[in-house]
Amino acid sequence: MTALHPETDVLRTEYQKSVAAYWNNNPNDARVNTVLGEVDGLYHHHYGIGAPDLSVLEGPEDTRQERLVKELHRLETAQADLLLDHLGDIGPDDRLMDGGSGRGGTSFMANQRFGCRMDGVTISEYQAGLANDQARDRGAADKVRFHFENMLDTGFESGVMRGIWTNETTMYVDLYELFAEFSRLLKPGGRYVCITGCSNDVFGARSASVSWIDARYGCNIHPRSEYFKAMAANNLVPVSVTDLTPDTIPYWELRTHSELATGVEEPFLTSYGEGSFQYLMIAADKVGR
Ligand code: GPP
Ligand code: MG
Repeated sequence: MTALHPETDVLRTEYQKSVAAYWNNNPNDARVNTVLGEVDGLYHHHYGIGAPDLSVLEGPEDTRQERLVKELHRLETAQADLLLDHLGDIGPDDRLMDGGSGRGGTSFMANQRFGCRMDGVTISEYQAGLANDQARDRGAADKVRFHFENMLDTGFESGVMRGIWTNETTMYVDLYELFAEFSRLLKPGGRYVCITGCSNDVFGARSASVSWIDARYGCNIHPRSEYFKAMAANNLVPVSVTDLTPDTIPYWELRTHSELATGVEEPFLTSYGEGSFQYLMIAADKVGR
């Protein structure tokens, strides 16, 4: 594993140490992520979008759970595909970075699609190690690398990335610090794509169900407005904003039928339903130097 910073510099606060411990501690991780990953070897740590094939809830009972797993996995992969659709034209000589790369699912999909060099960054040594093992097993280790590094201070050279994304990881960090680092890393005209869950300013205040999600994952969900303020402060100019909330609700409804459901389905469905929480995709271009 490439070490750009000494280990002691990667985790700088007690909070960061606690987040890393959560994701390093395999038993804490819901089985839903590993079982879905076993479908085709792409391990995701994000949710799904799109119209589910509801026929999986019918038919022979002995294969129902297995068919449900495949369908949930298909929707999660569709979410990552949509994110990659928004990176713009990426060629094999470009570099992309995944901020909070988890077990590498979206990174492998990007490398397969664009043939480009991929750097994934995670503060979980376990996740970086597992994803690097996968890169080796896939014969992709020359182009796809995972680093035990902090996305707030990656140690990469300035202006080298054609694209950067975060797939449901921004709720663990300060957005101003994060976007300052991304703005430093991106080439002029480079693209940042963010998929996130955010609280809805219009609702008026943070709802109990949003706080429940925070407590479940140990994160700090930001208000929608915070994303745009922090981007504007860091030369990141939004080019498209998509409310994915209606596209993700069917995923959560389907997940309630899985024996792998974790209980977090309830606050997601409540918060989306009452309008206190939104599933958003923002694509932004880096302007200036
Ligand atoms: C999903 O991870 C993402 C997070 C934990 C970050 C919080 C995301 C929000 C949109 C608030 P996962 O795939 O490991 O979760 P689960 O185990 O529930 O599938
Ligand atoms: Mg999951």
